[in-house]
Amino acid sequence: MRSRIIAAAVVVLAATAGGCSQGTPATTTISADVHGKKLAFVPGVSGDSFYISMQCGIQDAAAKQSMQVNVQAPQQFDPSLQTPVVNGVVAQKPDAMLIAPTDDSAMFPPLLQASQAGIPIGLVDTTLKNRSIVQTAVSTDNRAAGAAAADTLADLVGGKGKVLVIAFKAGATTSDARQQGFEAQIKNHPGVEYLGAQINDNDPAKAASIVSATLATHPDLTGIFATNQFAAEGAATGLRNAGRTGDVKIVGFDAGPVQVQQLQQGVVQALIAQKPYEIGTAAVDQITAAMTGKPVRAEVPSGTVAVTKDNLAEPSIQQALYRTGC
Ligand code: T6T
Repeated sequence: MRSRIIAAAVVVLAATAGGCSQGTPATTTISADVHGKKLAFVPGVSGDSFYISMQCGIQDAAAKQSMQVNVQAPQQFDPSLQTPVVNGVVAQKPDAMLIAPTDDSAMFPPLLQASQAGIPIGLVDTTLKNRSIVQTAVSTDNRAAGAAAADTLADLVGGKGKVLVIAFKAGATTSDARQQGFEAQIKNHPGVEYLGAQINDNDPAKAASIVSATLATHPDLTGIFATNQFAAEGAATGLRNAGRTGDVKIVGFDAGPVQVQQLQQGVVQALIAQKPYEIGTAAVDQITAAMTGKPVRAEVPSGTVAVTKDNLAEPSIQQALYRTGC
């Protein structure tokens, strides 16, 4: 079983590492044109180690170009809270903006205003349905990673039993794509019964309740795919509360500190870590190119790394774990 899980983990790497090496160009040389320019970064939510790691990458790359970075984040992953943040940023007239939109449609109008104010926009992580107003979009191939999660979970449950998806937010392109990739791929595991997806609204407590309620109706649940950090943390809590740790398997997206602890404790069996630092540096490279009239890539894919208890100690894996400060 263990070797099969590692095999699945390697597939995740192989499937996405190419995208990353192609998609993460090295930071270019200092451009006098952007010296002293102001770059705004609007993450999806504050206090999330994924966005903190991305911020570190943005700050490091911006410092190489002598640009200033201003970070403003909503308190929750919610377009009604992110919209006033964007409006405030636009009023400050930055020279460019990098943003992870919390909804693929609701964030279009405020970003249209930013674009009409002449601010070049780069999307990081999440994206928009209509990308006509943005210069570049850098993100994980979330659909492929969701499909890899389906294979990993199917292996962990021995190819049989009932599995559940906890989707963190409908309308967030990352959540939707991870769910869709999982759903398409789980069909290739005929012994696995898919119970469908439930949404936890990026709230760990809600993910824990979803797990408790599902166990009450389906005590024979065998596996859970949790589509982000907070869905995965809560799913693990739900299993703990029900005393089902270990016998129901969890594949979680992301690699925050609590998630890594849960992996070490055997509550979670595999994590799909993104490369937020590299997404940040690549986004600065692209937006700088846009600001200076150089060729810009409309889309830059980024890779993932599968983390298990067995490979956790490896230096390359340790490097992939998310940061809580820069
Ligand atoms: O999974 C990441 C990010 O990709 C997603 O869009 C929102 O949640 C995270 O920030 C993890 O909490």
